Order: sequence, then structure tokens, then C-alpha cells
Amino acid sequence: MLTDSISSFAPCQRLVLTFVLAMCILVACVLSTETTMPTQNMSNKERAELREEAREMFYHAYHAYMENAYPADELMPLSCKGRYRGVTPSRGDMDDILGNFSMTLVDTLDTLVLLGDFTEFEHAVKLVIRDVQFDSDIIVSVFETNIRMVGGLLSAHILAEYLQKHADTMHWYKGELLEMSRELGYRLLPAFNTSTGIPHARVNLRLGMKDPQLKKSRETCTACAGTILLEFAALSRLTGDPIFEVRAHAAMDALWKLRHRGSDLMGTVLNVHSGDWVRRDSGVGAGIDSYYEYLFKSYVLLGDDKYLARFNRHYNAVMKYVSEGPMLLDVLMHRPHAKSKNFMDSLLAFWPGLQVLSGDLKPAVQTHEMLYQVMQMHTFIPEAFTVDFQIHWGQHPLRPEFIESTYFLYRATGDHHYLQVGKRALKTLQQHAKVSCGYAAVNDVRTGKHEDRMDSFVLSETIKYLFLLFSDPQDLIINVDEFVFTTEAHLLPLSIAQLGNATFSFRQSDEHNVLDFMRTCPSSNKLFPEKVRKPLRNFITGSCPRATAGKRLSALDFQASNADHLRAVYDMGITMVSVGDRSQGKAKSHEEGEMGLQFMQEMLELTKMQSINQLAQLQAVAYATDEKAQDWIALMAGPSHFSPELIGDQFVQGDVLLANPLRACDESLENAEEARGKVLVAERGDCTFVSKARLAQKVGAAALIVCDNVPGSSGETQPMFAMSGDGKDDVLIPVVFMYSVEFGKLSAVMERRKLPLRVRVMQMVEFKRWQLAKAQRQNQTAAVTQKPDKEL
Ligand code: DMJ
Repeated sequence: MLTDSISSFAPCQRLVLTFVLAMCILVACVLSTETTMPTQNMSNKERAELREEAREMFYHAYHAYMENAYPADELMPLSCKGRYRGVTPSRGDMDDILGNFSMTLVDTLDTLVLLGDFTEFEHAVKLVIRDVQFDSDIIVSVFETNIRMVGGLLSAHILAEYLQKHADTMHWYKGELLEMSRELGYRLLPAFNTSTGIPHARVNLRLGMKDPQLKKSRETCTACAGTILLEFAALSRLTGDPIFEVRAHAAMDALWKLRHRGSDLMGTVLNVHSGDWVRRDSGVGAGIDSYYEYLFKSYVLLGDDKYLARFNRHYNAVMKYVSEGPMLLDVLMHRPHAKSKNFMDSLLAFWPGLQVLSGDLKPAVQTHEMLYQVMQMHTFIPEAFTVDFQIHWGQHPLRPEFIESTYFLYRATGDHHYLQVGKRALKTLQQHAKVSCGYAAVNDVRTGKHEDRMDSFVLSETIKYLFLLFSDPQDLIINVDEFVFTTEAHLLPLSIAQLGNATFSFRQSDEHNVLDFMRTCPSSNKLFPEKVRKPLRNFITGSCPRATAGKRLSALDFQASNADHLRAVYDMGITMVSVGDRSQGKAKSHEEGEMGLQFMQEMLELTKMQSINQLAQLQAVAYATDEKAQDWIALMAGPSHFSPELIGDQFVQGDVLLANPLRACDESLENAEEARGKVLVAERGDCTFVSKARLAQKVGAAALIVCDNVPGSSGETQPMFAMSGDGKDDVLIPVVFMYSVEFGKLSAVMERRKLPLRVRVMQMVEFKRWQLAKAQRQNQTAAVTQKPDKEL
């Protein structure tokens, strides 16, 4: 039934066809201007060789898994054995991915079909039917189980039926994989029993939410809750059981209601019962990425305008507040002009691919180009990198997102640049990740050290997208344009919307006109990829990336001590007036004048935000200026997301000690003994904030101050930010950040004093309150002591 409709489009796919058509026009525009394209064209021969190399990569990893790890969930490529939940030493929350259900094999099934290996596919399907079961007392991530397992099973089911019909094979298959996905779907459903309808993050496969460990379950991420609908809708449409789709739509509706009504942005972590936001950072990477992807793709797969309208609203907000040139920087959903992080994470590399699908090619080309430069700079794209492209978190688990975007950009533009990018990505994997037993994640891109980990997405996505990039449509058994790729690159046919089991009849959305927020595309004079990439060619290699030509200096980045910044604001018509200087700034051009106005507006907003809103979060490192500790001075510091908050009159006090080595990235410190009970200072750089914190905690420090490594930086001219961690909450000591100028003041006092300097780490607002109360007490005492005099 389904396979009959695979090659024909459902009526509700008209918009999809329009989109495909738009993409064709766009490709035509792009191809017609190839004269400016300097990229070396790749010969058909080389492309075919790379396709075969991708195929070999697949088999190298697949056989390593099948021969050494199956039926485990994952291969451990360094120890060359399987990773089993409850058997292999736990990695904490990360292991919630694992359910002892042969995840890598299930996740990989449809790649076998794309490779045209029907014999192995048939064999693998038989193994899954024979070996995989879900009745385990194991807590798993709802999101991961859905995208990897439910998605993997559904896609394999669809392709098995397709092969029965078109390749005259697998006639024994009777829908067993679909039944398995239905069973697994039912095991995930208890997670949806919340007052909002937004699912819990985790569920016990056997006990549902009755597992005592899940009693306190409250928080989930936006992507976790918002990446269900494609699989659950397919499940309902294919089984005729509406419950899955009903629950997934309800979760999407509940999430939509939580957007910030002013900015249209979403946070990243929320409480599933109250619907309150727990983390209000808003970007397109970790914690939210595939929520946006599923809004758009739900529209494509199901034809419901509502999802396109929602996607457009969010997209517009992201492009307004988060996107800054080619960069995408998190802001606060309720204060969208305030940047909340000074780094980007590698997960956001999927964004250009999504932009291609939605038709906004120019920013896709730009962001992809920036990411490509990050990759060239650090070999792989590190898990997180700062706005000046330094490593924030050096891990690289062989993620697919950048290759995925490269694939979609190539499909949309036909530009051979993207084949060259793919070639580089492929060769890098071969050179730096291939080991004798599969492909190993990179623990730190600076050292190239491997990790005993090969995530299932290496086979289901990373290598799949490489293979697709180097394949011509005629090389493939199926027409991929008739499928939607889920976030785990599983294939769901567009024809699913045609199935009679639709649980909703969609009407024209009354929320918004779907085109209200559409960015225009194609725009023939702007969309030539090379033309777009050219100005960005040295985007991250210039001496001062924040002020390179073409990229407007934002007030957020402005530093009064930076000569380039002063020059840039002068060009925008803004003169920094010092006493005695009354000359007026005059903009270089009208355009720059406008930029200047925008800059000043931002500056005003920043100042306001900094003084009012950020005060609550601001931390203080305070010290006494006299021996009797009567008078105190506080220096401004920033908080962290991963350490406990000092609330009210809480503070931590100790003598300041510089870590040795100062960066505090090693396993231990040379002055570890001395550090016990001290307020340790470590310099920013070489490793993550949270790893410095863990080391400080390990040596018994009372608190940690991380001081900036950029000379001249100051909280007076730059917005304070909160240091991010890696999602774990094992740091129990307070950790604060100080810019260089503020820390310089502290170290000057340390140098002047012969005795160690004792400091208090506390909330700035509390410090002010404390000082005020002290001043009031002194006034009262003065009044009391003055009273008798007056009476005399
Ligand atoms: C995959 O499991 C999916 O692509 C998901 O959406 C994000 N994380 C990984 C790959 O990085």
C-alpha cells in the first residue's frame, strides 16, 4: 500500500513541490554564473572514487561493529568490544542513549539499502527481528530512543517493503519491524503523561515513569521534547494507531505556547510540569537544534501549514537576534539583545542545511564557510569554539552536521566547492579517526587523542551523508528527493501524508499567514555561492575577527581599549569625545552612518541591560582594604551555569592562590596541597571552564576564579557572561569569571601585600546590600554617639 505511493506526491505536498521547483530555479541561477567560480571542478572519476571510499569507510566501521560488538549498542573502537549498559563502566547521563537494544545496527539498517547492499540488509533485518527486545529495566532518553531506534526501525520497515516490491526480495518480511517500533513507541508513551503534554526526558523501558529514580524528573530540553513528531506521525500513519501522533502534536503545541511573545525565541531547558523555562539561552545549537528542524520538516512531511508558520516565526527571530554575519550566537530569549554565551557549539552546523531546505541560501553559504574555516583551523570542528574561533571544548565525536549541510548545499547549488569540502572531511576522518577497529571519536582536537567511542550516528549519518554527497541520483536505488531525512538521517517517504490514517485534518492555519515571515528567495543577484563566500575567505584568520571588513562591529563586542574598534566606530560616524574635544563624528558613508546609529542604540540597550538585568547575576570578588577588615572593595565577576549559585548572604571566603600551572588543565596541580581551602585562580584557555573547576574541586579549593586571557578585557566595556559547562552538575564549589582588568586590580593588591590576600566570593547585589547595611549602622552609631552632645 505504502510502496504504491512512494513515487507519487500527495496533494498536500504541493508546497513541497513548489519548494523543489524553487530549488531548481535557484540551482539554475547559480549554474548560470559559474564564471566567477574559482573552485576546481571535481571529475566524475574522482567523485566516483570518493563514493567508493565512503563505502569502504562504511564497511570498515560496520564490520568492526558486527564482528566485535554486536549485539551491543555501540562499538568501543579502541578496546574493540561492545558497550553494554550496566556492564561497561558507566559514563553517567551519556549512557541514557543505550538501551541494550543493538542500537548501532538498528540505526544503520537504512544506510545498507542506500549502499545497495540488499543481502546484508536482509541479514541485518533478520538479526534485529531475532535478537532485539525492549523489555528491560533500563532508563533511556526518550529523544535518543525515538530518533535512533523508532526512526531506524520505521525507515527499515519502509525500505523492506520497498525492496519487496521493487527488488523482488525479502518476501518473507511481514512488517515485523513496524510492530517492533509500535512496541517501542508504547514504551515511550508514559513519558508524555505530564501536565503540559511535554514529555519527560527519560523513561524506564519496562516500568515507564514508575521507576523510583524518575520520581524527581522535571527538566527536559527543547530539542528533546520537540523532536518526536516525524517518527510518531509516521508510526501512527503506518500502524493506524493515532495515539503517537496525537501525543507528539500536543507536545509541539505546548512548546509553541512557551515561546517568548516579544522575541519569538525559545529557551533550551524547561520544566515539563509547569512549563517554566529553566535555561533561557536561545540559539540554534545544543538543546534546541532539531526542534527547529522538526517544525520545518513536519510541514514538509505532513503538509500542515501551522508548522511552516511557526518555523517562519522562529526563523525570523533567529535571523534577527542570533545570527550575526556568518556566526550564530546565543542570546537570552527574554532579552534578545543580550548575548548569553561567547562560544558556538558544533551541533549548530546542521543549520545551513536547514536553511537550504527552507530556501534561504545566502546565510547558509556564509555560515557553512565560517564552519569550514573552523574545521581547517582545528582539523575537526570542536564541540564548542569561541567567537574568536579558539577552542572552548576540544572534543569531536565524529558528528555528521557539517557534512549534512555540505550535502544539502551541494544539492542546491551544484557548486563543486562542496565536493572539495566533503573530500577534505572524508580524508580527515581517514587520517585522524580511523583505527584498526572502526573509527574513534577525538577526545581533544588539539592533541588528536582518541576516545573509546564510536557513536551510532557515525554509520547512520556521518558516512551516509558522505556517500550521498559523492553519489549521483542514478547511483541510488531510491529517489531521495521523495523522502524526508529525519534528524538521524532516517528516510521517511513524503507519501506518508497520503495514508488514510491521518489523525488530523489540517486546515489553513489561522495563526499566521505562512508567507508573512518568509525571507525572499531566490534572489538572483545575491545567491551565487562563490560571490557570497569570497568576502568571508579570511573570516577567521584576520588579526581581529570581530572588526573585519564587512562585518559590523556590535556594541556587544566593542572594547574602548581596542584601536581597531575605535577606528571602526569612527568610520560609523561615532567619535569618542574626551574632555576638551568637541569635534563631531561624521560617518564615512551613509551606510556606515546607519550602522553607527544601530551601534549607539545597542550601546544604550546594553548599558541598560547591564545595569538593571545583569546585576542579579553579577558576582563579586571582594577584599578588605584595611587590616581590620572594615572597608571592602568588590570587583565585578561573572557566574557559571555549572556551579552552585551563592544565594542571599552566602559567600565563600579564602586566601587567593594562583594555580600552578596557571591554566589548570592537567590531571593535578603542582601546588595541590597548598590549594586546599583556598580561592584558586586559573587562567582561561587550553581546556574548558568546567574541567578547571573539576580540578579545583579535586584539590579541595573553596572556590575558583577563572581570569581572562585576553589582555585589556573588562566588565566595564564587555557584557558579562555566564560560563557554560557540559551538562553535568558535579561541580559543588562556586566558580566565577573575571575579565583581565578586574583581575589585574586583584593581582596588584596581592603583589602589594606581604600576607596572602583573603577574598570573599559572593553575589554583587549582596555585597552592595551588605555595604549599605554597614553604612546605615555606622550612621546610626554616629547619631547615637552625637545625641548626648546635642543634649549638653
Ligand atoms: C544525532 O543523533 C542527531 O543528528 C541529533 O539530532 C543530534 N545529535 C546527533 C549527531 O550529532
